[in-house]
Amino acid sequence: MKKVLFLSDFHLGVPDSETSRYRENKICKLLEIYAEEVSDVYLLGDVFDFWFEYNTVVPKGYYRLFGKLASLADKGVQLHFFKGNHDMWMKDLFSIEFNARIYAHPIQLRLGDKNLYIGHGDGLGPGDLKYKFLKVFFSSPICKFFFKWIHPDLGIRLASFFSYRSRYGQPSEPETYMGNNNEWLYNFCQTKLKEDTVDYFIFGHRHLPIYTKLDDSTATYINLGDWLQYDTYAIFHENELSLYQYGSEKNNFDFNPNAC
Ligand SMILES: [Mn+2]
Repeated sequence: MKKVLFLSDFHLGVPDSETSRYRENKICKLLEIYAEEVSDVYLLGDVFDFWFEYNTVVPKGYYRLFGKLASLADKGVQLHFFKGNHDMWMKDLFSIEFNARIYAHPIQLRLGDKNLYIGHGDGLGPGDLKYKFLKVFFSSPICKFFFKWIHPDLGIRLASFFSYRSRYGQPSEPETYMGNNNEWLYNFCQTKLKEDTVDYFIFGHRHLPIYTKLDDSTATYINLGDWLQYDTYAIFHENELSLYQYGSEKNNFDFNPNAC
């Protein structure tokens, strides 16, 4: 069985084109390294800091990433895009161009002998009520319809401004682990384990690489971190899921919040 690659939260486009391009190049190099070894690549959301597909127009940029994704798709690698809270307005461009599967909600997946539960991670678990309200508002067809008729030069500039101001898009403040009881996604995993058998939970959204066993179970909660601070990604290989940092020797243990 080939490897499966998981990564998320590139937030391409911010804070400026030079920094974003540097990040985009790193991501492309990583995809190149694994190009021959993977069967599937899962992009778990917030690939772009803001994204919108008009009927005939899409935001400028990201051509190197698109080239790399196209070449992976042409090699037969299956791409999977999860809509994040920053790019929930994704339509069908990536399925048309890259044969990608696009998901708006978390999915359960069996790889080898393991059950995986994967998603962007936004709006799951208790709390985050302000965000949950905004998500309902922005994902409404009416909101999307009205946005569509604003000229892109104005609409995208406005939306990018608000998108960048939201706390999940800011590259400057590193997140810290708040303890198992206060981590919404950790709580969500524990609740989910009561009704389902899951070996690995994989999310993004938190902007903090996490690799930790869940209490009273053999299941593991993995957070993919981001490419603003950490350059982290996960690989499923030979029935094991591991978290790595691009360009360093760091692995699972280094991202275990309970180990320190
Ligand atoms: Mn994010």
